[in-house]
Amino acid sequence: MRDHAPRLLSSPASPTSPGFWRSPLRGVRFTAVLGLVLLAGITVMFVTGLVSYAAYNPDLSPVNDKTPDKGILGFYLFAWPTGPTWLYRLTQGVHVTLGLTLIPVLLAKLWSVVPRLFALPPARSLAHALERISLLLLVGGALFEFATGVLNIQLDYVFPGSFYPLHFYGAWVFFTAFVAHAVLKTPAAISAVRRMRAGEPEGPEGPEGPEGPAPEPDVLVSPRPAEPTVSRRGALWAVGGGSLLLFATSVGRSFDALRRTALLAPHGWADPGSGPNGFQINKTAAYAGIAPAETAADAWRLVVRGRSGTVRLSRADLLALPPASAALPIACVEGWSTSAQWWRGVRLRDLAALVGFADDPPDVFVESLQRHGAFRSGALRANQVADGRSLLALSVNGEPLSPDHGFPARVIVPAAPGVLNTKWVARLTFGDL
Ligand SMILES: Nc1nc2c(c(=O)[nH]1)N[C@H]1C(S)=C(S)[C@@H](COP(=O)(O)O)O[C@H]1N2
Ligand SMILES: [Mo]
Repeated sequence: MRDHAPRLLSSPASPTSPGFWRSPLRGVRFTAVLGLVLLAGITVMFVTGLVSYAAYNPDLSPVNDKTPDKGILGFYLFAWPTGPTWLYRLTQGVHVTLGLTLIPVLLAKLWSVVPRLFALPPARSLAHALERISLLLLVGGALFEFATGVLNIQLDYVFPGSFYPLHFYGAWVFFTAFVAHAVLKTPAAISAVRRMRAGEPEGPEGPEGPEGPAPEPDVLVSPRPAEPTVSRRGALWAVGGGSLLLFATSVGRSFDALRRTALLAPHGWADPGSGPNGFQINKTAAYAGIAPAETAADAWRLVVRGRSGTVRLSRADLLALPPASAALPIACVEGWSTSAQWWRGVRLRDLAALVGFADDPPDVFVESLQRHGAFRSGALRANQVADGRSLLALSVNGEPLSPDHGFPARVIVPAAPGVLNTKWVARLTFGDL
């Protein structure tokens, strides 16, 4: 203790003073390694994020997405394909699992540069001021995107409806700052890692050599470093270990056999039990407020509307139509997915044909019996309706759908986000969206 008192007294009290920050781990090289990992990882996050947004059929507004004023930010939207059937399972599994895995790297990276946040003067020039504002967008945007993403997958839509615009616009703000930052810093990061590989020394003064002028001083190295308790390499391994742990406890959400290892996936779901209907359930019939009386044989009628009028079909009527089946997974925006299940029912395009769209199936608006909650309805594109594997499913794995899986009938579409697979379907409206 006697040893420490004088040191504390002499330590600069304000975080704006470089001497305040004493970790010997900080330095351009430590930051560079983490920064290059984030450069690759966040680029994949951005691409899979846009892909996820496109998969949601957001321009079938106002049904699927109410994000206002997308404008040119919707430039990449296209008709989401219906194959391969595991497409969304892959892209969204990567988005969620990679996002969780990157959290330790992001936090370590922010920690490694935190002294710069306090550096004085706040701005030396207009250019410097702009750079610092872009850094605020970068740091704030990263924290915002990771926080909203984690909340969404853990707490099951704490902000239903508003998650999409928040995460969507947040991504654009963040990614713009990220690109500017990456363009400015990547060359320095690569050369820092090269020097580290070559085993060159470093310090506040930078390596000295006979050839040419000494490079810029390393502003991230503490001018009065404390005694190291762990090496830089050790610290990087710890960050990597944290990422590995998150990966190992997350990746199981995408695989039936590993689901129990997905410790970080929310476990508030109903136990699906075993048997043909024994796979992941998102919202139960009880949660959705579906009363058994509404789905009974004498009560439930599917209403199909289209060009030639309206038809009403009982479950027995549907079972009498030409049957079709397809092996398709369910892949939720929250990152979990099931392996392919064997669905059997009626083709959506055959239902379109019943109401006047014999050879040109249009978009369809799907409404559920459900009266409360976020996913009472969804819109599917013409290309999805036209695919012969897109079904109004009546049974799964050889048994009638269970109430929780959408009895009497649910939509199932290849490669689409789970949210478009509306359960407890009450009405299909073809065309005229
Ligand atoms: N009516 C209705 N359909 C719905 C939902 C819902 O809450 N209500 N959830 C959707 C979401 S977000 C997903 S991921 C899938 C999940 O299907 P499962 O619960 O059968 O696994 O159903 C979709 N269909
Ligand atoms: Mo979902």
